[in-house]
Amino acid sequence: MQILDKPWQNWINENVARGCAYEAMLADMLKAGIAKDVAVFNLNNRSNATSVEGQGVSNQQTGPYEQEASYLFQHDNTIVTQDGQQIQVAMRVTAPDVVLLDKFMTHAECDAFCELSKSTLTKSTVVDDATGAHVGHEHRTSMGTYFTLGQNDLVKKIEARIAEITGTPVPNGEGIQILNYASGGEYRPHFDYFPDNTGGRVHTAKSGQRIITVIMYLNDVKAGGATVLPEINLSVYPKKGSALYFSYFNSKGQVDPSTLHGGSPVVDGEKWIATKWIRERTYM
Ligand SMILES: O=C(O)CCC(=O)C(=O)O
Repeated sequence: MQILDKPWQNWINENVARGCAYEAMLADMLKAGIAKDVAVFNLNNRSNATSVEGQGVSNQQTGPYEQEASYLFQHDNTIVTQDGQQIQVAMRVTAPDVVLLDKFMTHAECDAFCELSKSTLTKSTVVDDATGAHVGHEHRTSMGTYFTLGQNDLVKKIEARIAEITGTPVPNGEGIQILNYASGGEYRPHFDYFPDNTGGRVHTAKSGQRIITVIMYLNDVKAGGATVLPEINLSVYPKKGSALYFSYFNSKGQVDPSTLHGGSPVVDGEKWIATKWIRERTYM
């Protein structure tokens, strides 16, 4: 997709900073003769353009988080991706920036992810604050596995879909993580961005901070297992094929503590999810 020249990128950034409506910016760009797909791509991509030029991760919180325009701008209520998936915007919160998407994946894609993961599941870990090492923890009682970037056609397809709707380059994404919770399994509330401590800096040194999470629900759960955001009293119940997007990093390098979230205990049945974390820069 064509990246617009610097004056256009500045124009987008300035208008976003002034709080201009997405639709108004899009209308002006179309009037100036820019093709719609190019305009939409560049509007969605604007925060990334800024951070790519940034100097490393700045994780020092200098005040309350300043909410900026969402990476996932709302177009129509249905987003038709380049691979033809008709995704429905089901719910949006503006602060923190949270969007629930229905029909993000087909049931066949969900089933394939579960099937491909079953033989490689191991106990999930958390990042140790002092060392940055991955260690087991009683607060996270799931099994998990990872796919490397572009590992197979299914992974490639879903990574392209995520990149398209978030306006971020595929290489900025970490490999898709699959989690499987048995009955009683949970992931207590935590932040997906890394803390500004020794362990956190091990993870942000090369690719910068995590900026966006997309949690994709791979099955229906009979009871329990909601993803919760306790700061805003939000519970999202797993629905096969839907996805929960949230972002938590702004152009000032602040992270948003109101994206505290967790997976509440599964009460009946099991729960399968796929999680994508997106970084400031190419993930390495
Ligand atoms: O299980 C869930 O719903 C939440 C998963 C989660 O918090 C994560 O993958 O970071």
